[in-house]
Amino acid sequence: MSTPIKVTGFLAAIAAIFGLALLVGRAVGPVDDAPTGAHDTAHEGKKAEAGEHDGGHGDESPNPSTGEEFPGGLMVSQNGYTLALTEPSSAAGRDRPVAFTITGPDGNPVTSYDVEHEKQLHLIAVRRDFTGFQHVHPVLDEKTGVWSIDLDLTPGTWRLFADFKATGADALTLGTDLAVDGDYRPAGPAPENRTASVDDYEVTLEGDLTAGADAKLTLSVTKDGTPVTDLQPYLGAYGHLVALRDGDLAYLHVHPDGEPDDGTTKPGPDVVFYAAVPSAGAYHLYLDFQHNGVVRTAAFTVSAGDSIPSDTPSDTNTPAETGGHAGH
Ligand SMILES: [Cu+2]
Repeated sequence: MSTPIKVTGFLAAIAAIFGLALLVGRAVGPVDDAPTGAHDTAHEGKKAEAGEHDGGHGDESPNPSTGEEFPGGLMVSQNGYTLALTEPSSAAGRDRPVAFTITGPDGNPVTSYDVEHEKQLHLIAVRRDFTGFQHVHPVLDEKTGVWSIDLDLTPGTWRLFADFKATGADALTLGTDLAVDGDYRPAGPAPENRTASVDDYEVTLEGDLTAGADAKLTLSVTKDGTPVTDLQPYLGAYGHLVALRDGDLAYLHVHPDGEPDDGTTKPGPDVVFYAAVPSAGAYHLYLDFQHNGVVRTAAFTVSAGDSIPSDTPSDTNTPAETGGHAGH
């Protein structure tokens, strides 16, 4: 296969995966003899980003075509860091041991991490049909760099996301699949829901996701019909929200609005987040919240609308924010 064809294939794949406008004229040019086309355009963006860590967005890669950032969690290897499971498959069952390493640019397992949201590494596990979400904190063997944790695994393919910041490097979210043996029956598509029940709690979601814009999401927690006003901090906030895109499980950044000790953020019933999604379509949101010493998870499926045209007034969206999304 000739190099131009490889590069074109790479760009087409990027366009298909991320649905973004493709500037073929600029991106296809002289390339070196890299074994895959991925070396060319993506690598330049990484270099430009190196050393400009801002503490919060390092797991989103710049798109060489538009300068926008890719979501995290789609790649097993990024910026020289690679997520490697000790075993690529597991038996089904409760408390199944799972172990992995993050290898660094020198090829050795990373043993030094910065604490973010009170932990050195956050592991999100969800079956690819959005069943069985778990947000856990593995234990690091600082001698070997091996992380271990027990997961409750049902048959099927699970996506594992490691969200971490190796000391001296950018924050990253790497993703890999874990095959779990057994009789797999995929769940049907989740219907859209804005109210989720977990134990005696009900959580409602207000706010609309819009492609290419920051959306304010307000999650309100009630217990037995009474608003909960004494939520407990969990990972430095009154809630921790994970958003995954339907189809490819892109792991999206969600920023909590306020912290427990900032003097203005109340311990419920409302917990506010800002989420930016890159494209229209369905998203799966998982809210972890803590009350009476127990962490529970409320799960939602919501649709993101297309970018709002610039001639339509909106208080959550501006032409400047949506102008880059020519693909929509
Ligand atoms: Cu965590």
